[in-house]
Amino acid sequence: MLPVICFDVLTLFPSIFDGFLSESVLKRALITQKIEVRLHNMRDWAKGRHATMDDRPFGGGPGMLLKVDCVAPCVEEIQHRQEPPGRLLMFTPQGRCFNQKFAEELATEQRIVMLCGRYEGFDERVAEILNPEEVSIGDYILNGGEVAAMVVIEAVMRLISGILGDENSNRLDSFSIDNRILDCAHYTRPREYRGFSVPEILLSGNHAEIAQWRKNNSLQRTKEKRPDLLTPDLLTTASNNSPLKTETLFSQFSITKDKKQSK
Ligand code: 6GU
Repeated sequence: MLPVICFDVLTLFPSIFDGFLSESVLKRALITQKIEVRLHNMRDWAKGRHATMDDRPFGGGPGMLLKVDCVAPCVEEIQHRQEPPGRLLMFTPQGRCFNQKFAEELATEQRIVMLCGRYEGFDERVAEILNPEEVSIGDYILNGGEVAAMVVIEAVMRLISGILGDENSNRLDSFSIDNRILDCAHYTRPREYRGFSVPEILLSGNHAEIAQWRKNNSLQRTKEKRPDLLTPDLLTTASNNSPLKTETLFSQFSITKDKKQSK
């Protein structure tokens, strides 16, 4: 069976990915060939005796830039080696911010080609010529795109059927398709620890009430920890996928702050 999705990663530091790809869920997905990850060292496309990939910016200023005459042929060759050429992502702090919806979108692709920058970034003509989708993983500066590529690989592979144990286990995770807000609180044994006990309702065996408690808890936590998520466009119902007004949502649940379960 062919892998469901193939990630081609273009980087100057392929060994950064070694540990990441050789443990746990990713290791298993690679062994069972559910996914494929191919690492390409961009230095192999560098020119000259010293294999320079970077150069000083015209007009002066600090830092070095990745050279367009190395990066463009490298990306083109990899994209054209086989069909389909794939969706081309370029990691840069100026890009579209990566989130769960973006991951869901990428999980429908057969192939994703990821370009990891280093130093001060790329010569602007890399974007002009290749027209990649520019992607950022948040508003902070990293040394390069490798960590961002790992974030994308991990978030996307979790959405591929047959990779996680329970087929539906990720649909209710925070930010996910059936739950665009935070996940509810979870508890396991012991029932009581240092005076903190598990909410009674979860021990009741009443599945309808438990489901209601979880919805309410999810919403309460979001209100407390991430009120920015409670916007009309982010609130979609699982049943009809139509936007739900914040007020409608709040009126559906009696938002009562759970009392601390300590004695
Ligand atoms: Cl994709 N690259 C770098 N260098 N910094 C970042 C980033 C990417 N996303 C957030 N910060």
